[in-house]
Amino acid sequence: MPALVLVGAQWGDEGKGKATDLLGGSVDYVVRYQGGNNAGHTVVIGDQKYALHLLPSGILSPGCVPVIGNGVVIDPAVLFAELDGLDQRGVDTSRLLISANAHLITPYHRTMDKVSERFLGKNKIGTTGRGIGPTYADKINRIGVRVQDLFDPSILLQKVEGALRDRNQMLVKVYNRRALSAEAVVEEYLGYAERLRPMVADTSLVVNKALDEGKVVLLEGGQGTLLDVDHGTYPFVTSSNPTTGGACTGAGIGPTRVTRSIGILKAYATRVGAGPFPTELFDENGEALRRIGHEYGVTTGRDRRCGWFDAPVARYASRVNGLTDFFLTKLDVLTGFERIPVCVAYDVDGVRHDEIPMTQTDFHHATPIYEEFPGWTEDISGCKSFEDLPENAQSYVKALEKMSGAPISAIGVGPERNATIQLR
Ligand code: 2SA
Ligand code: GDP
Ligand code: MG
Repeated sequence: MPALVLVGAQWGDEGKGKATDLLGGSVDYVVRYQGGNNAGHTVVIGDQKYALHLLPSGILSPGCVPVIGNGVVIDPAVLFAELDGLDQRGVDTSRLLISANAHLITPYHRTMDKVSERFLGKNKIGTTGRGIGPTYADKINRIGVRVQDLFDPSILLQKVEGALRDRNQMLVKVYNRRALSAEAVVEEYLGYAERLRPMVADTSLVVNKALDEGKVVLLEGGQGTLLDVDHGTYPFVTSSNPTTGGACTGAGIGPTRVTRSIGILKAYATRVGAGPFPTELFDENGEALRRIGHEYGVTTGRDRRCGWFDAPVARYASRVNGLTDFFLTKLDVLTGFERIPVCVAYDVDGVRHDEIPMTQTDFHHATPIYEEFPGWTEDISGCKSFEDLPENAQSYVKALEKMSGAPISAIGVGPERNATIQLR
């Protein structure tokens, strides 16, 4: 019956991995619906820390069926390495299902990602270099390679040759690189077919049947709302739709199935890669947020840009995702800051904007209008109820809730599974 969507409400890295894991016990299926191994989702269970990239975080919950949906792009070598890593740590990965319609990342996609970024120079997007954008570009261009193509060698060769015709011209003439051989790609990819075969399924059918049987399905997004190719800070975005609409498309279910849409919202803001970020801090406060919050890329190890909470961004996420509630994460990271500014609106060339401006040019010129909140010094990592929080932390949470457009149903006070205050 119910499908829940879990979506990043800012620029990714809000703590979606932990949130998915937290819900994992009460969920039958967890479906990744977009992105690929650009994602880095961290789950901490006891003294064990897991960094998941391509696999749904639900893979760590016994009894939960993890599904890679049609909207995901898959690098098979990375998939197998991730599965092997979990197998070695004693995690049962045998229930994994993979959509036959998911697209494959190939070596030429990775090459195109890297060379096009280098070519853009100071205008680069700051991608993860995993071949995500070029793979989605081929999908939309109708020259992509899908999982099911691995089971038809002649079709696979035909498709790779077709895709490489243009790509090789670009590589040689524009980027001064060597042409890639279709035969070599096909040989490598056919080598993945047998191991993949038992995992491949019509996942849309499986998920819809599960919903018909009253099972609970969680759709887990990668990245975040402001990185959405339609609703994010284009062109500084990823090439898929992390927003709730993308969850339906990328899992193959109808919107009428979705009963809850949870936005994961960090108590401050971060962003990796280039693009506008009005509340970004370049001072010791930004440095402190990075250090205390361990704000480094889970996939690339890059420093994350850090800044204060941006309420128009949260409201925007609430609106474009139709959020029913928020999980507020990393409140503990703010402990010790004397004053905590929150961006309540923007100033764009002397004009106040209460919502995200309509154009990218205006958003690039937006400077935050802040309201300041008094901080707290008490350690909150052991708090179990809202009332356990210091008064100033309670006021901060209540203020964010009022500004963000949906109720807060849980608060994260540490990376561990149980470092969570449930409110509703
Ligand atoms: P891409 O590689 O084409 O998806 O890059 C396009 C933009 O999307 C951003 N992006 C991310 N932002 C935050 N977190 C992501 N996952 C990793 C993490 C990032 C890492 O969990 O830390 O390790 O660097 C992620 N994936 C993509 C990217 O920075 C570009 O701005
Ligand atoms: P995701 O991409 O949204 O899954 O987030 P990441 O895993 O990239 O980054 C979130 C980081 O914050 C991870 O290191 C988590 O272990 C950690 N984390 C999640 N929730 C909390 C929290 O409430 N408090 C603290 N201190 N850390 C948290
Ligand atoms: Mg992440």
